[in-house]
Amino acid sequence: MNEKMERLIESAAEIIAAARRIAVLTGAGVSAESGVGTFRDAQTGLWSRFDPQQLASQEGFAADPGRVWRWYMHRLEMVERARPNPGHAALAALEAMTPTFTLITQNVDDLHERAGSRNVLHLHGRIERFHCNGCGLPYTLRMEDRDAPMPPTCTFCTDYIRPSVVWFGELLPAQELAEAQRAAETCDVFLVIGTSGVVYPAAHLPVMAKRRAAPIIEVNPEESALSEMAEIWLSGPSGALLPRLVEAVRLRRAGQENPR
Ligand code: BV8
Ligand code: ZN
Repeated sequence: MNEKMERLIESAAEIIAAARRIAVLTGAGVSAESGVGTFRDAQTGLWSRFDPQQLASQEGFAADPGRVWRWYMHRLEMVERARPNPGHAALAALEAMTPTFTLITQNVDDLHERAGSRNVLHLHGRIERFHCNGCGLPYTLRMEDRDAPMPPTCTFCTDYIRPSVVWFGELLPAQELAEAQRAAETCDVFLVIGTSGVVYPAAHLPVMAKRRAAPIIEVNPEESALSEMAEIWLSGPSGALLPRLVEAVRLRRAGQENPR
């Protein structure tokens, strides 16, 4: 870790250690080191010739339900094979040492939960849950569905079963979005981890915090659409940087409790 990054981590830790209310927005980047490709990377191999925004939409599903179904079964398998990485664990540790902590994720995997995070708001749904595209009836995936060429059909209305994720052009779950907006409105610091910040309305949440002068701290190896509004941008992988950041916060918090 170079000198400059050490200093940036210390100044970020100072802001976070002093915060009582922390809001975090994570994107696909936080799961990258777990081997779950980011939304666009998920287009590797046979999927590389398809546009994810096309596949993750009602139009894409209507045009070719089999292709969309197989894409989700492929991604579900990636998620089930994946393990939470040290970045997920660091966020769970930070939650445990913070009075009010809201973890808002755009990810459809369950890696935050598997790492021990408790208060997770999924803005874009869950890939391991399913429901009928027609009547909304929940559906439990069967083994034979996983390598089927077409999605299963609903026993009630015969429409296709789909993953319970939010597709482009679909509304986000109102309850989760309202809670995420309240966290953005009340937090003392807003962390943005592993997201390109191009998908709305999720990408608007840090803007809401910024408007109230809550500092934004970003962790991302690349510049994102949110970087220029960040107080501090830690440019590197979250699996490596978050554990160091949370350790620096823990030391400061310990120092605060038993001042020398
Ligand atoms: C809606 C679930 C309202 C599905 C997803 C024009 C302007 C503004 C908005 C729009 C517009 N045209 C259309 C819209 C609306 C649209 C939108 O925002 N489009 C964008 C593309 C312009 N939004 C919607 O449609 C939303 N709904 O607005 O409805 C409405 C509805 C009806 C009527 C009226 C109004 C719904 C959006 C939800 C879409 N569903 N996911 C699925 O997963 O299959 S979004 C999907 O893409 C992912 O969930 C993720 O959130 C998002 C981005 O994917 P990625 O790029 O892979 O991930 P990420 O952005 O997180 O980027 C990876 C980042 O990680 C990079 O920055 C990289 O540098 C970094 N990274 C890499 N390695 C690491 C790392 N970081 C840290 N550590 C590492 N190791
Ligand atoms: Zn149905």
